[in-house]
Amino acid sequence: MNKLQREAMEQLSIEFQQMVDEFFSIQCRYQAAIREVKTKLEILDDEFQARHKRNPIHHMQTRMKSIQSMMEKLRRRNESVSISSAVENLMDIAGVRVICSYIEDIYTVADLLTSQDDVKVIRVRDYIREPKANGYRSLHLVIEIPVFLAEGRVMVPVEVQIRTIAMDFWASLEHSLRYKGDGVVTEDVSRELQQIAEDIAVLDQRMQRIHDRLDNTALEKLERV
Ligand code: 0O2
Repeated sequence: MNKLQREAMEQLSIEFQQMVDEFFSIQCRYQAAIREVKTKLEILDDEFQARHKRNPIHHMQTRMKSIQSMMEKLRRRNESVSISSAVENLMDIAGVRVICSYIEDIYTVADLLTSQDDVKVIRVRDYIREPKANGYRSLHLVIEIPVFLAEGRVMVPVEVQIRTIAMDFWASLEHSLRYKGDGVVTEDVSRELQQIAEDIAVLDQRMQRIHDRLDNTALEKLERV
């Protein structure tokens, strides 16, 4: 390595270190926002259990986007590549995935969460009513919630993805298949995945109907007592 290359490398590592430091300084607020949203959802789930004797939320996953994945997304979108640009342009640095038992639970959970008065709805994308061309289904919300730091109140965006167990099964496998082959998924594999997504949607509707039927039977029994 010559002198010029060494200096360029040193400069790069200084810039990278600055980026890592900046990342740590914003990490705290996004993690706090994730904890707040998760707690809100746990409380809603507990209250629903107390009232209706079942949980609409099957389980939850949370994640904060890595520096690498933030920078890749900014590059893809031709935005400037820095932590401040990520804060300004990316709405999914903090993410909460909510896995529900039934389709209707998705909308119940979304309504209960977004009707809280410290939750501001920034964006709703309903990929259940309008699935993506590849078959992907999920309800995506971007909400902002207040986080109280030493410097004062900051509104922090969190992307909440809500889907059924079956939709999650499809999305997880489709995601790993897509990345396994360096993003190359042949047309017939895409078609088959899309067909599986359709089949899964039918299964979700059938499960919902069974649930509604049993719920109605239980209600009728209660009314007869
Ligand atoms: P990761 O690692 O999962 O977070 P935006 O740029 O925010 O305006 P964006 O990011 O395309 O638009 O938002 P969108 O469409 O609401 O959803 C993006 C996220 O949804 C993805 O995050 C995935 O988690 C999920 N998703 C969307 N489409 C698909 C799909 O076809 N298959 C699967 N398996 N997941 C999908 P990231 O950022 O890609 O990555």
